[in-house]
Amino acid sequence: MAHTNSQRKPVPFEHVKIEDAFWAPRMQANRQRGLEAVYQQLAETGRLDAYALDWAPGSDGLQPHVFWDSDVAKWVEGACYSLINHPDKRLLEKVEIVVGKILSAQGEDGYLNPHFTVVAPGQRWTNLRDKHELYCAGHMIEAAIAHHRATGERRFLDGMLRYADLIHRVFGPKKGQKRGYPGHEELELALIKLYRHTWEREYLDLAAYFIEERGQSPYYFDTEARARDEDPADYWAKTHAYTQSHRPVREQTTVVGHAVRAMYLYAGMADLAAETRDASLLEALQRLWVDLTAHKLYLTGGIGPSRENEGFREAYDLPNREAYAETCAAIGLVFWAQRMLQLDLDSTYADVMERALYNGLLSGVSFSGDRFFYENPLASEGNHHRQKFFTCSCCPPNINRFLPTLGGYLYSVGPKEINVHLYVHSKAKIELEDGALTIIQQTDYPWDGIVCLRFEMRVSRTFTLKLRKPSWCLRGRVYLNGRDVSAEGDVERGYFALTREWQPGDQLRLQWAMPAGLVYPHPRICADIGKAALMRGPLVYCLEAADQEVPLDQIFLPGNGTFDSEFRPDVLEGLVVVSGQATRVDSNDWGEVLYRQEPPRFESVPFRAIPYYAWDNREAGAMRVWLPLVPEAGRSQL
Ligand code: FUB
Ligand code: ZN
Repeated sequence: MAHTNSQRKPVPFEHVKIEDAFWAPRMQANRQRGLEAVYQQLAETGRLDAYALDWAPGSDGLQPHVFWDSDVAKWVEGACYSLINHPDKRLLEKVEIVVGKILSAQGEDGYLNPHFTVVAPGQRWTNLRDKHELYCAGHMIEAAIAHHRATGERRFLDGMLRYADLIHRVFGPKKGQKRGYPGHEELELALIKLYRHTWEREYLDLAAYFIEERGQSPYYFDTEARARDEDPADYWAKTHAYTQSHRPVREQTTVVGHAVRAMYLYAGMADLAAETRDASLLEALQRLWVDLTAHKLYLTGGIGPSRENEGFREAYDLPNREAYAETCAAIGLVFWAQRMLQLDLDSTYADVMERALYNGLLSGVSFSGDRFFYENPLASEGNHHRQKFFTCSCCPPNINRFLPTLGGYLYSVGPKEINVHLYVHSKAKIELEDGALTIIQQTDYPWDGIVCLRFEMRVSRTFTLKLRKPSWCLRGRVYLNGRDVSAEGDVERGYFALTREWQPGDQLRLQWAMPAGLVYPHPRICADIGKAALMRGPLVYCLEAADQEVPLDQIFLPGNGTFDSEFRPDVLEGLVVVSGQATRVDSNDWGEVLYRQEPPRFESVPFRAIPYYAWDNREAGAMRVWLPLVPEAGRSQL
């Protein structure tokens, strides 16, 4: 049953200090190398110079691309969020220079987009379907909010308020306005963020307009195409499902089209439902969630298998080597999942959020913090590597802006309720209605499933603590001050809830058993038939050629094997390695025949698996997440 509860709010990342050995190094690498590397690329590729507006046909410089703005904006947003918890004078100086460049290119009327200003003047707002102006505007608004949060300075925010006001004048249902909406969703969630930042109702109304107008008939993108003298039937993507505008949002039942677009739309819809308490919008989101998670989600939390539309295919069509699984799409899924949690507290959202975070999102960045995957396949022959940048380079600055905000995904609070969604060694200041308290999490998660939680507060407080019981955990126990209270709390939709008068110094110990084990795919996923993958806790494991004695193609996993887990400080930056005995199919006695009546021989070989996020951080080599299980013929010989 749909219900909304906009009373539940995430604890902002400003209040959460992550001090663990897992995420903190990734966040540090982003600060120390990732932001700098992306900045260099923005400079080298002409993205920053574009704001000089000196490009003209025939000029030497690079022609400003229609969505370059979004890369710059995401970098500014990431740098600003990083500055909030980690002040850095040099980074701040760079931010101010970039912000100055951006603002210098803003028109008198508030318009901002170097492409339309110098490359295609006169074509402003003529092709919302393909040209990304509103998407870029959304990213600029988000960057300006981040800048204001980090510096307290208003110049960028004021500039983007002018831009938002212009958009508000141009688009809408009134006479003389364009009844359009973003071809690449993003502005919707940015406007709701702007509303929450300024409490100016017009931004919420504008976001609501864009969401409600989407997919209404007559299709705006067709009307707009005709106005350009184009036949809408010639649309390169062939279907408005590509932009999730094939029908009004409440009538959408399956997750379709471009994956990043879809995630940003659903995140915006969830924000809108939280503000308006619109149960019908939540119902639509719940249906879409089920379609995604029951049919279209990779084990790694990656989404959007198809290169053709950078997005979704039919249910269960999840190829491994060809998986597109764009890093931005995994980030978008985390955005959506976190928003669903605030509306509809259910651990399915946090489980998927965790799956994407620790696997398909984190794989998007190298240990060094300055190399990025755009695509995150689940199998490789050793020829897929992280890169500094891409021609279409949305993913690197998306990583830049996501990592500094990670602390904002751990908790949310409601009236007399604290929800713990993720387990990360950290310290968080939590504001309840009757005052603040500090929660300290001590844990080696994700290497270990023991989590100790402690409250720092001066007086006793009554509230409900809801602890997510991870879906991967088959045996969990909860101890309060040394006493087993596992049977005392209620498990409500995957959260273990304890309501009591908490005393200063109360200690909770959670034991989420975390053995390594096999997971099996739905039998309709053709790409994975007869295969299994290894998981330990939230981490999906993979086999990389560098760790094996034999080629990956010869390795079969035992269906009934046991696996060892060991923390190895010497492997990469230190991680838990899962190892065991696998089976190798032997081809040495085959000679020059292709087929024979005698089955092949099998032998036992050791294997070693590392977490998927960590692959391609050593010498190039093949990689597999899903491995074939030992066939019957092989089992009888072992
Ligand atoms: O179109 C803007 C961004 O570039 C999308 O979100 C990505 O999928 C990439 O196409
Ligand atoms: Zn991307």
